[in-house]
Amino acid sequence: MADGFLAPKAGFATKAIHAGHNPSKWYSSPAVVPIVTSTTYKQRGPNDNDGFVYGRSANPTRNSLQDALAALDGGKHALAFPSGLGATTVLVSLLKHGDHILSCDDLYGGTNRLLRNLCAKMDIELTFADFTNIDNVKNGIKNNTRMIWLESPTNPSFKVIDIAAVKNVANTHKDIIVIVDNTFLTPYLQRPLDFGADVVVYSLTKYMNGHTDIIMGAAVVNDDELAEKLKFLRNALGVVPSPYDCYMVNRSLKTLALRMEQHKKSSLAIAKWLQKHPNVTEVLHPGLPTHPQYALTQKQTSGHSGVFSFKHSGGLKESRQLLQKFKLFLLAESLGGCESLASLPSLMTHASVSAEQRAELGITDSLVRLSVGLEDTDDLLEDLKQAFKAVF
Ligand code: P1T
Repeated sequence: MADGFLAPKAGFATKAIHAGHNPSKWYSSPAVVPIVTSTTYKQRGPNDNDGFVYGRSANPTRNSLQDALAALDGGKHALAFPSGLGATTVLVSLLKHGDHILSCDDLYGGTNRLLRNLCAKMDIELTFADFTNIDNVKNGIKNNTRMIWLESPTNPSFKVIDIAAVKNVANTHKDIIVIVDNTFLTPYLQRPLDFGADVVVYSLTKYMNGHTDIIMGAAVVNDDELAEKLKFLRNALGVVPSPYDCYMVNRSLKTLALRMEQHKKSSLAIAKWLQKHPNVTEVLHPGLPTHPQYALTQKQTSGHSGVFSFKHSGGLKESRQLLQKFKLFLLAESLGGCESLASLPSLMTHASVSAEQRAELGITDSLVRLSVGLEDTDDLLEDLKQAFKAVF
């Protein structure tokens, strides 16, 4: 790491502000990481250099962000990508035809679509299972399984999966890597590597950047060989983010701890309000004691973030009306920004998931997903009240 002065035991917020940046390593000792836009680097002699050869293979601004990301997740290596799905594409490219991916059944619609399409093209076997029952992981593993993919909590049903239990099952077989998409919680609330995950993957587009203005992704790993393979693939496939975007995410990380505390507090208050509403039939929020995996959530996380779902007593018509009545909650895809958002996964983020799989997972037309932003909680509650009053 570039930050020689940072104590290994430094707290999360301290790391988020300082990790990856040692001012004295840069010309004029700037307090924040400079944006290096150069696409190439002068070499001392042919192939005689300090590791900076061409902008696709390495960039100093990107390296600073990667060092910060690795520090926050307690990992040895981090790689930045131009989107969360870009990271997923490179991870799947580790596999060869005939391999098998076992994935949790509930996951972001775009990841579901990517896995189905890439696997079909690359002749990779793909099966989905409900990982909340660990027997489904045990029974789902085949001789050719090389990758176990999961989100916890899952998108958009907020099922919580026992990462350590999944890793223990994976360990009873050879050569299986466990990948955890930690987009919904960030390392502030959950550190999958601590529970044995081999790779943590992020859509940095969400909480990590947190300001609804950058699309980016990342993967964090401990294993040197795996990191080398991923670096090779990222460079060979050309899946790299811009230095400007890297700078923006690095800047946003500095306030991650503060932002996540507020998202956590505000979403819990709103979830509790919804639970009491006569037209709300279910609130899917892992921070509520009524959540089926509440005990696991307490063990595996430091709380839940701002994104959660609820189901109401109406159908598609009421969902449309409710979403259109909101004044503060923007009717939009995505999550994790300062602005509160509301969406209908069945017609939006999960429209590419087959109707059959959506029905199995309970992604109905009355399941609404909220991303509670950083506005005042009382204002958000007022918005919900007026929208519910207008519809029910
Ligand atoms: O959008 P991108 O940066 O490529 O990230 C994809 C992605 C990966 N993993 C999870 C858990 C995600 O939620 C996403 C993107 N999700 C949305 C856009 C959404 O509204 O759920």
